[in-house]
Amino acid sequence: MIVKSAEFICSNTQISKLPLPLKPEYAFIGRSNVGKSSLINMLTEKKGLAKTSQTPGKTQLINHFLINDTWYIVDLPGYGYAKISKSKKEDWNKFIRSYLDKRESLQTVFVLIDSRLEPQKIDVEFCNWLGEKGLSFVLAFTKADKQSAVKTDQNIAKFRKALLASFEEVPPFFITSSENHIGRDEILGFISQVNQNFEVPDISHLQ
Ligand SMILES: Nc1nc2c(ncn2[C@@H]2O[C@H](COP(=O)(O)OP(=O)(O)OP(=O)(O)O)[C@@H](O)[C@H]2O)c(=O)[nH]1
Ligand SMILES: [Mg+2]
Repeated sequence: MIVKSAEFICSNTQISKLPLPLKPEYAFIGRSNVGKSSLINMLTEKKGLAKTSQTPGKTQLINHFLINDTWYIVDLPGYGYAKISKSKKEDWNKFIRSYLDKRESLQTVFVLIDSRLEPQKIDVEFCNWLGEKGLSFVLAFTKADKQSAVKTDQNIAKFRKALLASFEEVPPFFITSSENHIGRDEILGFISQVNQNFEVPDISHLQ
């Protein structure tokens, strides 16, 4: 897929204010600082499109970006950021989980995992929750430029094994680096295929 256009549409804290679910949508989620916003900028080849930061907790809202006028990428706040209060974490949880659970046009959740780390409980638990809800997801292992390919492969194998404790089959995965564009063609190719099967949901209940 060639990305001809990528534009910021809106930021939201209210699910009722999201764009109508008439286009296929892909949500990017993962721990704070894992590289969600950077990956979105890499895929769209627009550096400042999604705000990135070295400080975790940069993305605080549900951000919609429209690609080629046909599909949305959604940048979500990271989970597991230690420095926010418990009540804020709970608010985040409720809000994001209800978005993921209810968004009719959501095609696939991209769960971003830091490829440098051994399986983290919070990531495995989040995948388990997606599985319980029957939500379709794929894994994107980020920051692969930061260590050897062997190390990346080892961590991926460990993560897949951790998922096999609760899943019969592990979802597809992508190895990515926003620094050197690894994984770009693969992810865009995947999205392009899923887009082909999109059926516009009946939204009469929303109007
Ligand atoms: N070397 C390298 N650094 C990366 C990569 N992806 C992200 N980073 C860096 O990691 C930091 C966090 O990136 P963000 O894209 O802001 O992460 P995020 O997941 O959107 O973070 P929050 O919005 O705070 O949850 C930034 O300093 C990025 O430059 C990558 O593929 N390689
Ligand atoms: Mg971000």
